[in-house]
Amino acid sequence: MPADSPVETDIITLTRFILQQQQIVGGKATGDFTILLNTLQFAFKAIAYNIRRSTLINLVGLSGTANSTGDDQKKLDVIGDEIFINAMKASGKVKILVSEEQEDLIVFDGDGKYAVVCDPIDGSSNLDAGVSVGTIFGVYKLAEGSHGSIKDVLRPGKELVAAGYTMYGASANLVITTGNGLNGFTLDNALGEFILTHPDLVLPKKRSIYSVNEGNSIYWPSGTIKFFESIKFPKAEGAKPYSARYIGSMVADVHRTILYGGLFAYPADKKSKKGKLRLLYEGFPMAMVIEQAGGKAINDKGERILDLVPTEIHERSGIWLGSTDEVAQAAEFLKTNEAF
Ligand code: AHM
Ligand code: MG
Repeated sequence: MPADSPVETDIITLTRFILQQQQIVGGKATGDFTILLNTLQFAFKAIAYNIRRSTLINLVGLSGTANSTGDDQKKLDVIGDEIFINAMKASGKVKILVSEEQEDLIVFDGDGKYAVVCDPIDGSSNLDAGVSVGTIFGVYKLAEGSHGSIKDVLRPGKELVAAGYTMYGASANLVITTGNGLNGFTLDNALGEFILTHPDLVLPKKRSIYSVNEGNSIYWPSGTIKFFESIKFPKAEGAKPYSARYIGSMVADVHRTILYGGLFAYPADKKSKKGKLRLLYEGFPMAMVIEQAGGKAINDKGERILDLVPTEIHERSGIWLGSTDEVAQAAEFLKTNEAF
């Protein structure tokens, strides 16, 4: 492109990016993973499209149903889930699908080699207010010799081969890792393509921002309370307190944390003893994304999220993630939490 031209003529789309990555793997690549990632991006586009027009076609509000973990479902939760299931089924490459909206895992016909875990529309309580929501996803390769069973997903997060999210906000932003760094793409609505806009994302090592639902602090154990006090009322001479930022959509809070740094937490507490967020399709993908950008993700015991092994598909976990400095500070206080 001439230096003074406003038109980019050598655009890196997600499809081009994936093909380039697969060429690096060379003869070992079967093309299955490329097809799967292409199907995923179609699901993101379809969900983005429906969210954009939801107010116009009366898709706002509750559907009158509840999902497997008892949350009221929005109409868009149901539609997002269906879009996702149909896309994964049609890819022919997915054997197992776990969705937050489905009580049981789905086993597809055929000889797909992958298991996908997802929250089709996370943060849906924010939908009717037009606040950013997102799709969170993770991909496992089926274990050697497996024909598809729950064992393919009750595995540690560190075995994910890909993970990411798409945030539906002012634009649709797809952030994805295949275990080789983290890259961000923005949907160009006219082209219908995700364009590489944020290559090689790296999380700031430190930033004085914290993100947590402080309305739960009455239920927090003492170490958790003391940690947040320590960053709000710093004792060191001249130290400034942290800024609070909480959207209440994990995808949007994590996206900001990746771009600006700081800490996002949804701690376990005396009311929600295992935390609120789900380990398999919220905690693991976000932990992989954060680690690939140089950050850290731990539970309330200070254990690395990606080392945990879920015992059921909708298992919950406390989650603390973000810049290494802030997570390390929190971990010190978490050690002092009483049992609850
Ligand atoms: P959901 O999966 O039912 O949408 O709930 C998950 C969401 C996250 O996006 C967000 O971090 C959290 O719930 C907010 O919870 P709260 O409203 O308790 O702060
Ligand atoms: Mg969710």
